[in-house]
Amino acid sequence: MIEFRHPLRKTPLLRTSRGVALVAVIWVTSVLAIIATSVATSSKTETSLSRNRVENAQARALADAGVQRALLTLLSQHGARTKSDNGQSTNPTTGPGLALIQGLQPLRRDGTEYVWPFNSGSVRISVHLESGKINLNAENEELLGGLLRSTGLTPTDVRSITDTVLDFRDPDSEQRTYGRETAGYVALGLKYGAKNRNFEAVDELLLIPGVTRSLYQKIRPALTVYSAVQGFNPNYAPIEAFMALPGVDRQEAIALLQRRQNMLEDDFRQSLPASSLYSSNVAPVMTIIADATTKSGAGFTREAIIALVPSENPPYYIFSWD
Ligand SMILES: [Ca+2]
Repeated sequence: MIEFRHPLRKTPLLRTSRGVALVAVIWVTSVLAIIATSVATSSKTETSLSRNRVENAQARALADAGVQRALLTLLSQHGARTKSDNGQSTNPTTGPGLALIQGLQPLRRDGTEYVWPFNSGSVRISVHLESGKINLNAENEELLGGLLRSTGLTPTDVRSITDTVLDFRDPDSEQRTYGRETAGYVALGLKYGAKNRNFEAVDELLLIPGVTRSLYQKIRPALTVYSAVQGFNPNYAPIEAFMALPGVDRQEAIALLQRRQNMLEDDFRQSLPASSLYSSNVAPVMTIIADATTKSGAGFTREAIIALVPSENPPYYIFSWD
């Protein structure tokens, strides 16, 4: 009986251990499944991240190629223009005798956009001569005020920002009526004051109290620190610079740009009324913008400020490469 009863007594225990083993197996299997899924997901994420990195690098390389191509074309055009100064050619972009490198389309330097299909992707290229913009370091108070007004700021804000910009760069510490020298910055709790020296880059405007990032984005295309003159050259000016002129609204500025697109530089300039706010400066410093999109849709925008110096090697100087 004992021998007979013994296995019977053991049976529930055996069932319990089998149950425990089964639950353990299910747990282990589940944990393994979770680990496997997590490894698969993470390697998928890694693959996807690597692919993104490769695509971004391709877009960046494509944008850089766009800037280099524009630079090569501009140097070639510049050579042609120098020739023209010696009487061997007549027009910088369309005239006879243009010694362009074969296959390169001449580029206008007024912000006209060109599309360059390359390596199954495409690059939108535009060249903006700095002489077409308003110099922050020259006596351009009226244009600066007009530019701020064109963004819809109140007259009070226009006066205050204009005076603060002028106080920021003038060497003295005498505060203008609506401006701000270092004490004015301290009063606002800022840890810096007026620079009392010229702007070295347009983005220093973001240090001026009242210049928000959104305002900066609106006025930035019209501003430069590279032209070194009063007024702007209308042959290369962006729409924002025209809108800084007294009495010129967006519609009129658009009409001016359209007219310029269909005219030779000299003809366009002669068609404009005389104004002390226009300059004839044509310094060979320009912003080249190359906006690249790869065949997979990745994008990158390169913005470079470059001076052409054909007599030197290399024949250009890069001020910024962002
Ligand atoms: Ca000052």
